[in-house]
Amino acid sequence: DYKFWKTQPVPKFDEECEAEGPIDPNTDIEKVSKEPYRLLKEFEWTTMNLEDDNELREVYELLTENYVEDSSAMLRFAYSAEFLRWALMCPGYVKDWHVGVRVKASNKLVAFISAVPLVIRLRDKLFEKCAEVNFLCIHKKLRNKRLTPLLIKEVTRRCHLLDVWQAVYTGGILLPSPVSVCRYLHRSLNWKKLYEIGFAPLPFGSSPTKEMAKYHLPSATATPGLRPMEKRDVAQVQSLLSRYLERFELAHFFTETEVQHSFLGDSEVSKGPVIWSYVAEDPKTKKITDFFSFYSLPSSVLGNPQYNDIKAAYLYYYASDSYPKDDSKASLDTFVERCKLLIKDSLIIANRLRFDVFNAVTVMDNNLFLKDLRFGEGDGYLNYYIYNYRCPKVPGGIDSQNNI
Ligand code: YNC
Repeated sequence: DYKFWKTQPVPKFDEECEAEGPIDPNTDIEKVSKEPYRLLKEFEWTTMNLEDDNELREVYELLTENYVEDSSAMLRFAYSAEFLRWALMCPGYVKDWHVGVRVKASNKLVAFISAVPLVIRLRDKLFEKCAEVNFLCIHKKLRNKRLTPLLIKEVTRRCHLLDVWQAVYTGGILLPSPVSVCRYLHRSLNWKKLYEIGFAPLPFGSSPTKEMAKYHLPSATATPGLRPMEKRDVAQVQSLLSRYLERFELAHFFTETEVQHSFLGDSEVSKGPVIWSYVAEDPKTKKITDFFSFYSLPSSVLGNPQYNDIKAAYLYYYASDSYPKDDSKASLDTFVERCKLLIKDSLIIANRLRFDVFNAVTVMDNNLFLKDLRFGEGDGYLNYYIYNYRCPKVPGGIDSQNNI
């Protein structure tokens, strides 16, 4: 019955949005407690210093053993330490928002929650001071003890102290109440391995040979002028991505610094091992017309004698200047064909990098072309939430074109 969430400034299920705006309009920093919330006496708060590799490793180890599992406890997200560094040490990150809980006696890290700053656009409204909350994790031995509400309240307090009153977050769990819902899609690359793990089904009437043939990919990409993104592309990619994302109701608003960090990490030329980004450059004008990116997020395979992990690539941001500029079917078709070409190339590259599966969620224009690229629906959903803001829902990506 959501004993905690009922007390929070979030929209209730099925409530009509009569007036859009903050649910709790109070934004007086003076009224925010300077003291952390009280924990049980065995525990203490800690701010994780992720610049210190040992502390980064502690967060990594906590998540590796205790983070999100699928509903049948077969797979668990296995974020790498480099991934966590990339995600949590983004431009403008706030050290104080990397919140841990330690056991006083042993100093062991047993819980974590994080927030990072970002700018979100919801339709015409820009949330210039917003946070994204992620990596909430409690050690398995400390579950069901109501530590989560304390972690959430503590990170909220730390956001409020910096005059941040709205946040976005996602989760497989249904809470009051999502602004939008998306679905996970999976595209097998190494079908045999996925089948042996029990992740990919063998459809009735098919055979392993047929399935492997179905997911076979060529070795060469097909988009003219495709090359790894470089530092000199940042301004063009930022502009292309901003134009493209304007078409959606809810989106991250990227600065150039964020584009560089998000799509290149700290490399000069995109090369992994966490994020890969590609651009298509018009050979005559040298203009970048298209861009796509994907990141590596493996999952541990639990209790399988043969395999330890699934190497999964996730479709991240992409953009194409061929997006429809009018309502005609012809413009839509041109755009869809272009997306198929681009995203098929990202499958080809991920396959060459020996990923086993390519995942996506039904955001942006994904519903228009992923099925044709042999992506299949998974059983996972992803709920999108905004903290302390009431607004009409954003059309979901479950069975329509999405707007996130
Ligand atoms: C969850 N994922 O409903 P009620 S996603 C939010 N997000 O509260 P306890 C969650 N709330 O129902 P446990 C939640 N999961 O009584 C559970 N809850 O109102 C709520 N799993 O607490 C739940 N990571 O501590 C209930 O539960 C209350 O020991 C129960 O711990 C839960 O990062 C959890 O899935 C998830 O580590 C920590 O199971 C634990 O079961 C675990 O007794 C594996 O908690 C890892 C996992 C979640 C990944 C994520 C996004 C987090 C968003 C948090 C909300 C942020 C709000 C914005 C704050 C900033 C505001 C500003 C400005």
